[in-house]
Amino acid sequence: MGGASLEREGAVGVITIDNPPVNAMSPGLPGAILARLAEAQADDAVEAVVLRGGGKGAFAGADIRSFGTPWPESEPTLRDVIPAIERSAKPVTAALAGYCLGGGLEMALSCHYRIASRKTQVGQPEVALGFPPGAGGTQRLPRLAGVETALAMIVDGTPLGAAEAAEAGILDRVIDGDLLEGAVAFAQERIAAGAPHPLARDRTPLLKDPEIFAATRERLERRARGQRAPIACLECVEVALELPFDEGVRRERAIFEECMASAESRALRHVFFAERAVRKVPGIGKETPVRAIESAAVVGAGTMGRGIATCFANAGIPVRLMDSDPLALERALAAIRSDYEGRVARGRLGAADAEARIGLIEPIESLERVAGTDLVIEAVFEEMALKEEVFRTLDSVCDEGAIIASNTSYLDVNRLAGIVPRRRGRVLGMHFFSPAQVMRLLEVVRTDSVSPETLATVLALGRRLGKIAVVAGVCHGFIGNRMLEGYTRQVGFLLEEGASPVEIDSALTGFGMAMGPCAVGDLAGLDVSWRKRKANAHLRDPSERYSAVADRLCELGRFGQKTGAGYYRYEPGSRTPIPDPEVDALIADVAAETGINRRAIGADEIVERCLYPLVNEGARILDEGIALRASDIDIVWINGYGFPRWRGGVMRWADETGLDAVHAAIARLGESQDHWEPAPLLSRLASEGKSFADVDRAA
Ligand code: 3H9
Repeated sequence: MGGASLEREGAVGVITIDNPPVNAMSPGLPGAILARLAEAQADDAVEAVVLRGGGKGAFAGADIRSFGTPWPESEPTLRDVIPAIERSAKPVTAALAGYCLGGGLEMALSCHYRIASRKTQVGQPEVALGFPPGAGGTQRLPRLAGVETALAMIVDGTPLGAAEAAEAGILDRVIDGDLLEGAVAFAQERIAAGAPHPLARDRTPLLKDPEIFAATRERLERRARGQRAPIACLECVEVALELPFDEGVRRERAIFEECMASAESRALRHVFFAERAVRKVPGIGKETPVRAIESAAVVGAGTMGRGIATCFANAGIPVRLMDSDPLALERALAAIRSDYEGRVARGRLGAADAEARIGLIEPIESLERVAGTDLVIEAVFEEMALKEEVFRTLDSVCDEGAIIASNTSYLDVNRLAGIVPRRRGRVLGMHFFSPAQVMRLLEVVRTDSVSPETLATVLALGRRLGKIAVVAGVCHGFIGNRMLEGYTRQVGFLLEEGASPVEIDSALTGFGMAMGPCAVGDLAGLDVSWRKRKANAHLRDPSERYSAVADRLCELGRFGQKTGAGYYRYEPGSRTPIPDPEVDALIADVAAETGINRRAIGADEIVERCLYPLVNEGARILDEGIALRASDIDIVWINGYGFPRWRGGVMRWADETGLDAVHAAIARLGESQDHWEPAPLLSRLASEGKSFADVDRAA
């Protein structure tokens, strides 16, 4: 619950708010602040007040955990603190350090003055939680910073650094030395200068660009399709121009409450905590030793290998990129250079930085040359025999303590660890997602024999590489790709039954997926999974339904964008999918051969049939312990497969839909189709009226 203390520094009363780790406004804290404010008002020796955060000084805003549970009736809230500050006869200065976000910034905006240490970030990130600021931020910020800056901060949720915030008029001073000393000195200056002390609420919002709302609305319609919160943020800022201050605050509050009650907000709040829970891994703690990774090597210079090498270079870690084929190596280096040049051209990176990063990648042609590196990632062709051979050689050339990781996306990493018995504690999977230098997801595949030290080292490395690392157990396809199988299987069936690639893709992008599955297949290349299907054809049960559509496309050399044709066709140099009558004819042929009567299929059926297999397999993965939590599965699908964050991920979406409804639909589909056996965990939770979140809570 935390508290607040009042100390006097001469004529300045310093209120320190203390609620570790980030001084969030939990129940009890607003009451404590009000009490200290009242004491400062009553103390004749106090002529000005400084409000600051204890610990590292952050003000993270409202306590996100408290949302959705009733606020104790007798307890004041942040919205009682804000008018009390504004009523203060003595000028109040907010002294900010670290982060000042959400309700934290709203409290600071109600103060007469704001100062901050140079590294402070100030922002209104509420949109990322599915609602606009709800304590006057949308009304005060445009009055202080101007409408354009406020709109960008509130709609996008992106914070400003202290220098920018000062320039925008949000901060009155940036302090380079000791913040408390600076704050007390600043407050004394205000005492000397005397009244009046300005309040944001008394100003008029300044609008420079009358087109800004229309332009932002148009941008949001494209970028935030299906979501309410970004538009709600825009509406609140518009209100600041249209209504007097107090009415504007009331309107903001009504919009805030409407959004807070939405499924979108519940989902986004879930993701906030899921992103933090994923870092907690049983058996790994602060005391687990972590090895320093100062150099690395990547074996195989294909698309994945070069993307992984780029990740290391981006993190400033020297990396050797090995391929025995000099041409492949040359192509990889050219692609890496072109990728960096593109970033320089788009203004994302300085030319010198790009050169420095390219300089960290050393091409090598023999496996022996990986010797001396701390970590080697094998990224060769997805074939067990080949990987085993690489592992054997690596075992003989790598340093004793080096970690060997496989970037396999499906294969048995336990078996690879068994190849190198001496170092099986230092073998695990690091499954990057393509393009590796862009995608944030990293599945860290925990073998049965991996040591806590190796796991902790790779998790820490994942963070250094800018990835969200999710621990997965060993099984075919781990978390993400194992679930993907049922999804793509239904795509094939739906095509045969009458849906076109465009209809399938539109139904799923309409749901919120970043891309539809046919367009994704064309982007990733259809030949990779074709090769896998051919290799595993003997394992398939011939009595089970199988769609040959994807195979037929590949037999025609339609591998996707790289061949100018896949589920769609592509004009040279363009990535825009164009529906292709040749594909429609091919699908109709396959359907006719299998005796399927084609029919019109609606978007709802497409969504249900593609997404319920994900939930069902997710339930098995959770039950088997392959994923540590349902929320980890959500993180995988949001960050690796374009599942909409605002729906909270696959498992959260299923919880929101109701597991009884999901279970009933799966059972119904199973009456007429193969592959719809409900997972035991799903059946159990549905019959008990429980959710995947209940499983996580009980763990
Ligand atoms: C709001 O203010 C609404 C108002 O407009 C209206 C009010 C009426 N609440 O991220 P970290 C926990 S909405 C509860 O690992 P970092 C977090 O879960 C709020 N808990 O550290 C974690 O716990 P654990 C608007 C919170 O240094 C621990 O603190 N504010 C909150 O990487 C450490 O967090 C935001 O959206 C919170 N508000 O990053 C800011 N914040 O150790 C949300 C953190 O048990 N917070 N925790 O896993 C952040 O963006 C980052 O946490 C922050 C620190 C940048 C502050």
